[in-house]
Amino acid sequence: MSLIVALDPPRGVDPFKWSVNLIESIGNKPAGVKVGIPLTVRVGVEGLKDILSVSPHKLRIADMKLADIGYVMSLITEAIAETGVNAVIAHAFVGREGALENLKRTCDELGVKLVVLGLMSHPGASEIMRPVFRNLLGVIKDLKPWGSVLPATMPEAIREGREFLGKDVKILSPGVGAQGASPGDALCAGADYEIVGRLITRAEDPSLAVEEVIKAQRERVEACLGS
Ligand code: OMP
Repeated sequence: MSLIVALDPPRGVDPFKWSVNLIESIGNKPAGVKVGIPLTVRVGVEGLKDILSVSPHKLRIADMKLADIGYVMSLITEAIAETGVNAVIAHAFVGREGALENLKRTCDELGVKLVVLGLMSHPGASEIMRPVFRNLLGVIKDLKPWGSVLPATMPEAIREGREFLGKDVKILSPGVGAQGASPGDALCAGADYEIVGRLITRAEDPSLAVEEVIKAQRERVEACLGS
């Protein structure tokens, strides 16, 4: 159970029906689902609440990519928590004082898991984020959130993150499939979960695609553990 499915509805679909159909077809095979700004701006908080009411998943992550002062990140988190999500993603680069520390307190009060993004998965992450990755990891280590986002496309960054953060912070890794990493790559490098969007949501049969990803993850992990 190391798979989180990202529900980002493409243009031209009814985002509500698309999301409910996907959640119903993937069932409880993945550990979690992640909803973000593309879905929330289209269906609103009430729509999101109805969509998540059909989710049987242990992890329901709101990926709002929070990057603001603590007061505003807390306002967003309080509003989104009403939909039934139980985790939020925020950027590490905003720092602790007046920002992530306040958000962490809000999350703790609401019983929402805080996930802090240390390094992104796209090539441009090497321009600004990669050179200061150690500092970003330092923010995460001091804050001790429930989890962190590190890229499946850069397994060496996951290894570095795991070594630096220790075992207590979960690592969630996007970038599998459409962005080039293979299922299981990030798990072999030390991640706890892989976040997969289009490889599953754009498949003709998303339920089968979930099964194939889980099988590929298992085979890859067995191979890397054995090596
Ligand atoms: P696919 O590329 O379709 O698998 O989707 C990846 C998902 O992970 C999207 O919902 C992105 O917003 C998210 N993501 C990244 O792709 N890269 C990152 O660095 C961080 C995230 C994220 O925070 O989830």
